[in-house]
Order: sequence, then structure tokens, then C-alpha cells
Amino acid sequence: MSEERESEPKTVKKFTSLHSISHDKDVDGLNSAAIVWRYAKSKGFDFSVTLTDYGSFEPVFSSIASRRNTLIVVSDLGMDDTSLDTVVTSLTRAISQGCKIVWLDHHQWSEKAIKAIRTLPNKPVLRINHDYCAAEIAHKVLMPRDEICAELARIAHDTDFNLREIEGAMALTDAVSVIRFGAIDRREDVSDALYPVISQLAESGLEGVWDDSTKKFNDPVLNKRVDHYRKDKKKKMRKALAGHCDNVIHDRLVRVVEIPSGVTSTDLGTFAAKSENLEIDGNTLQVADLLFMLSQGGMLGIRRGHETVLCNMVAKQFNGGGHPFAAGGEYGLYEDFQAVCDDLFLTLSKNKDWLVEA
Ligand SMILES: [Mn+2]
Repeated sequence: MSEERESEPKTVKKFTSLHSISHDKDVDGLNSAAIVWRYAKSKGFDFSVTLTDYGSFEPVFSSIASRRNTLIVVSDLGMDDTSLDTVVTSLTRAISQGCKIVWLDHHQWSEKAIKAIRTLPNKPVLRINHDYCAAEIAHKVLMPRDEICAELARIAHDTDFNLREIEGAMALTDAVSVIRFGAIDRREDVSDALYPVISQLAESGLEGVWDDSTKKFNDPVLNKRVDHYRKDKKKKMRKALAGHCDNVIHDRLVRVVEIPSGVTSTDLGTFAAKSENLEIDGNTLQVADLLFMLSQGGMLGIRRGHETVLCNMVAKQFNGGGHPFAAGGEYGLYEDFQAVCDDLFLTLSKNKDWLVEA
């Protein structure tokens, strides 16, 4: 036992660099990467980061297979089973060249995926905890006493649990969307576009990007872009809601809308849950119990307006999953919106698993 403890520092010392792989979609992924960066700084490791999303694991993990003596820290990404084999092959190769894997996440994992990561050589660390966001896990595991990491974790929690109590956190969420959507539109690399923000967050926390006394971003160009994005988003969300399709199923008001490009399902879900946003063409809509947000690619964002339904149980019927208050699934490519609505309504009418019985 004591021998093993003594040998640990030697193995740790061998690392010269740290590579972070994190989620590109939201503040939780970004702040996790910033926390990992602070950890790398505290250890004197060279730092590099790749941000990615589901569906792009294969190129990201293949490219790290050639790494040597690198601590590879993955955060805010659940292992998706379709790319499990490629990921394991790449990680095994990297480990054989002196790398070590640390994986910190809060999504749902299959038993198979957990086992595949846990049984990798060189004592991988895998922490999955559904009660926290990924940045909170990274803070606790890597930098528990660092004040800036604590702040980054708090901000991520506020956005990931959709509490919306910290203004700077909401602004940062919109900044991530502006930068992300902008890079996608211009076919630029999302990691590169977000790099300056992560770097400032890692250096000085939220105040590196946001001035809380003026409620503005330090970068005036970013500030303008976010302002414009917020106005534009509101317009688009109103328009999306105007095109809604409603039905009452098992006594629950179910609403389907098409999600406009450049708007996240969290934004639209939050917007549509407030009655003051539902005055459309002189009529006031009721807040729906269940809201489906259909994307152009056929993905379904699922949110609720009242605690009368379980979004995760709804998602299960559409190849998805999530939490009772927010979930996602897949419908598939479509042409006729009305036909999709009828189909969704029919599926929901077939069982009552998704209801919260009063
Ligand atoms: Mn997350």
C-alpha cells in the first residue's frame, strides 16, 4: 500500500501536457474546460483543448491516439455507444504511449460504456454524477480549493439547471450561442472561435469576459453581437410560437413548434413557459404542459410548462432521454410539419407513462 503511494507521484511527474476534450454547446462544457485549464496551469502542464459535440467523437478521439505522456481529461460528454469502439481503440493506443484518462461527466451512461472506460489500462478516473453539472464535478475533483474554479462551477450550475439567477451566466450562455452559431455559419472551427473566451475564463474567471458593474462584456464587439442576438432571438421565438400546433392528450396540453435556427431549445423552452410571452396576434395562449421543439434535422427538444408531465418518459418514446424537466429525442427527417404533429400526438395517446398523476 505504502509502496504504491510512493510510486504515484513518479507516474504523475511523467506527464508533460494535458489535453482537454469538452462539450462545445454550452457554458457547462466551456467552464469545465476552463477549470481543467487552471488545473493544467497549477501543475505546469502544456495545455490544449478540443471542443466537440455528440456525433463528432470519432475524429476528435482518433486525433489524440498519437499523444504521448499526456493527461487526457474529458468533460461534460457522455460516452455515446455508437462510437465506443473507436474511442476505446484510440484511448488504448494513447495510454500505451504514457497517457492517462480522466473522464468527468453527468450524463446517462450505459453499463457497457462505463465498463469499457473503467477497464482501460493505467488506472483511468471516471466520475459520473447526475446531481451536479460537469463543471461542478471538475471543480470538486481537480481544483476543490480554487476560488475561480468555484465561481466557474457556480455559473455553469446556474445555466445547466436553468436557474437563471446570475445575470453574467445568462449573458455567457448567449455569448456561447452567438460565437458557436457564427462559427458554424462561416464554416469555421467552433473550438478556435471559443478559444479566447475559455482562455479569459481560465485566467480570471467571469470577470475576464464580463463586467458585472456595467452588465456588459469587456469586449465591445461581443457585447454588440450578443445584444443583437437577443433581439433577433426574441423575434424568432415569437414567430415560432405563432406557428404552434396544440392538442389535449390525457388531459395535458401538448404543444409542438418548429425551432428556428440560431435558437437553443433551452431558450425557447424557457420563453414558452412564461405566459407574458404568449400573446400572439391578439390572443393569449395558455402555457402548455408539454412542449415539443422540432428542429430542421428532425431532433426533438422536450420541455414542460407545468409539473404535470415527465419529459424523460416522453423522450423514451422517441429514442431519447433526459430529465423530468428537460429532455431530448429524435423524430427523423420530415417534410410535413402537421403530419409530424399528428404522429407525436398519436404516440403520446398510446400510454400514460409520461403523466404525473395529481
Ligand atoms: Mn453539462
